[in-house]
Amino acid sequence: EHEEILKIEELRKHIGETVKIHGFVYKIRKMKGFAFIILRTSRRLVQCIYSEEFSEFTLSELMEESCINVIGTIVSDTRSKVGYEIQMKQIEILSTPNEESPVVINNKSMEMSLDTLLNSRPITLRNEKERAIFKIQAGICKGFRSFLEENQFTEIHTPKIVATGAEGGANIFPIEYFKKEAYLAQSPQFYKQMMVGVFERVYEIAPVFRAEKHDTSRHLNEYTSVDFEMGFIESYVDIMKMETRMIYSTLELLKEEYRYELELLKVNIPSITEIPTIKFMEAKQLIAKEYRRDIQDYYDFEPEEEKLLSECIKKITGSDFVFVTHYPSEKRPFYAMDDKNNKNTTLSFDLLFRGLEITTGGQRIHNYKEQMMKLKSRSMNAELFESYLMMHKHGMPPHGGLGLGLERFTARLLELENVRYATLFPRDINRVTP
Ligand code: AMO
Repeated sequence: EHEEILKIEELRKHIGETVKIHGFVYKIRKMKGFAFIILRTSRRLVQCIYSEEFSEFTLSELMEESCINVIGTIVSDTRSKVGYEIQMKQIEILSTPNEESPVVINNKSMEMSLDTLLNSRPITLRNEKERAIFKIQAGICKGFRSFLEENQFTEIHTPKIVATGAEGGANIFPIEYFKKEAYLAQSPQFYKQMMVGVFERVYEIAPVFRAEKHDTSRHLNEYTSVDFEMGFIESYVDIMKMETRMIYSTLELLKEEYRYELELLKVNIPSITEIPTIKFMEAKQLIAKEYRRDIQDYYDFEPEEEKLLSECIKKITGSDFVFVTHYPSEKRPFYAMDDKNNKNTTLSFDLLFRGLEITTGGQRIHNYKEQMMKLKSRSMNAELFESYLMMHKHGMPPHGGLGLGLERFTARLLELENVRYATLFPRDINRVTP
């Protein structure tokens, strides 16, 4: 008698039919003998009509956030954007909330502080726009993944409990691990390189941990790192080219499969063809000149400088992205390959997107002796890296790769001012719940 429709996008094709759909009661707007009931289905809101005339239940049974099955007829409705609505005949109540929501979740936008939004995350995420952020994030992962799969990258899963830090610095979490020294992985760096010796091209999309002690809009203590690593490269430029294609192909996928969410959030999709490239020192000088600033730090960018550089590059080239290459060796990890022609700089890069670093990547040292010398020059204990150095000892191709912060990429794409908006359950210095 009725058809159960599982793909909500297809409702439109069934006008005139009686169907069964399910969802949450998102909003109830009562009028006399009549009501609009907005149903939140898995992907979109569906307008349902209650009327004493054709509905065989009473409105008092329903609360916002009740879970229901609806049996009703799809009728065309030229006033609504989607062109149809559902005349509710019968409902089955699957569950009723025990109390009303502590915050209003069915407004067009969530008008509350970030803290309030995060404190009630299990329900604030039910807001249509909040949800769309993560639907798009899923689309971004899907885009990266399908691109990498098409390009012969093998997906790997590396340990998150490790014996040594890969990225250096103080931002590493020690953990209690029986009687051994252990840490939470700052990145899959060592393991992805080792696996280049096995599979040639690998990738991983997984959580990593950074003990950042500051409360900033771009740092999380746990974030999702999109990593890839590839062997037999000619130079670090191969990595930048691969990343450009990966982002291009992901944005194309979003435009095709996530139009609903992109429109809902009014996303301004950047165009990407060739990404402009500038050397670190040149970028420093450009910012100093354009904005009449003194160079304070010769080894790294200040956050403000990343913003200014992006702004400047946008003005000159129209691009929302810019690759900065040749970072000083001093500030890069011991695995980064130095540029033989440009002393004290590395064959590495960062990608800035709308004022924020979203990626670090580059070519790695593959020669055993060279790697040993670099460790020595930094007074690092090679014994701690024995299993890592095994790959160098037993032969590695020239290789390189990158790490991209998923939350940062999502936040810049959607122009959200804080990475926490692009994190389901952010972990920061003040937050371990929910
Ligand atoms: P890096 O340490 O620069 O490089 O990290 C790579 C990218 O990860 C993101 N990121 C973060 N996102 C949120 N919160 C944080 N605390 C945070 N820290 C970093 C950024 C950054 O660009 N192994 C190298 C990558 C490589 O060379 O392959 C690495 O981890 O988007």
